[in-house]
Amino acid sequence: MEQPIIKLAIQKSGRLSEKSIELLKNCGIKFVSNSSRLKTQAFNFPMEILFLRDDDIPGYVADGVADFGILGMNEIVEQEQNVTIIKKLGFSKCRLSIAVPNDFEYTSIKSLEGKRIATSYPVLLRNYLKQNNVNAEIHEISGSVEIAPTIGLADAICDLVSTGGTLLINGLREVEEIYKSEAALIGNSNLSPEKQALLEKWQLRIDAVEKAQNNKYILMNVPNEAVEKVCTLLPGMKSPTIIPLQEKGWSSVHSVINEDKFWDIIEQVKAAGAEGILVCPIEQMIL
Ligand code: PRT
Ligand code: ZN
Repeated sequence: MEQPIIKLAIQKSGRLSEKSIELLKNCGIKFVSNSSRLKTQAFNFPMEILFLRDDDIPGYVADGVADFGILGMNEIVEQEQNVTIIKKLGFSKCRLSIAVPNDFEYTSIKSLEGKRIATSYPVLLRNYLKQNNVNAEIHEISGSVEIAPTIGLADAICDLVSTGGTLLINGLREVEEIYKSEAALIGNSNLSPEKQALLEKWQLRIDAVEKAQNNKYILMNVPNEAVEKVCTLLPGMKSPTIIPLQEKGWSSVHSVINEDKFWDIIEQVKAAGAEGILVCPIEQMIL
């Protein structure tokens, strides 16, 4: 019987490409990525990778040309295709916002009543205006939305923002954040059981990479009389590991700590007497 293989569509070149490839590599999936190729096959995982424009990914996944895709939530929600959102991936974060020229007298969303708004995201914008009972004219344009007010095409824009630099350069100010986006993994809604099983195998790795990225392995030297106190400060996967040092009266304490609590814990263990603290990245974390 032929071995099942899953087809994953990722962006060929753009803001999502590098991180999508990095995610696969961190999952231990090896392949040659060459910018001129449209598809490639992984050497050590039953996966074919298709390199596409991000706009085409939801349609291909819905039709089953690809089984999975990685792209921005903004595009997934905007396209309203029949796909399943499997997991948000935490990269390429941005927001979809309404912005107006600096001299626009904006007091509330009602200030947009009867105005023309240029956007590449008509569905998301329409929903937001509807929720707020505002009637505005939506002008769908595919690129360079930020110049629409300057050339007289619109009174306001609705576009993706990350640093805010583009708005600033174009004399625009953000007034409403309408959607928070990040990259996500989507899948076809009718996967075969074989493909579902491969997804589970792959997802275990994605989860392990994610957990590892949020955690650090720390090692420190602690005087024996302070070990108990230091251990109460360290969470660890089960409990901290304690190894006696050759120097009498000292131990080496090892643990895994979450990034969120990182600096607090470091300060506390230092105050409790820990010295020579080493912090190491973790590649995979399988619980
Ligand atoms: O060619 P292809 O169709 O594949 O790519 P694309 O040009 O349509 O997409 P691309 O690569 O620009 O963006 C892909 C995805 O990255 C988007 O769908 C978002 O999910 C995500 N993303 C994250 C962004 C941004 N940040 C972003 N800043 N997409 C676009 N921008 C643009 C924005 O449109 C504006 O022009 O960057 C400008 C604003 O950036 P700041 O930093 O100046 O605020
Ligand atoms: Zn695109």
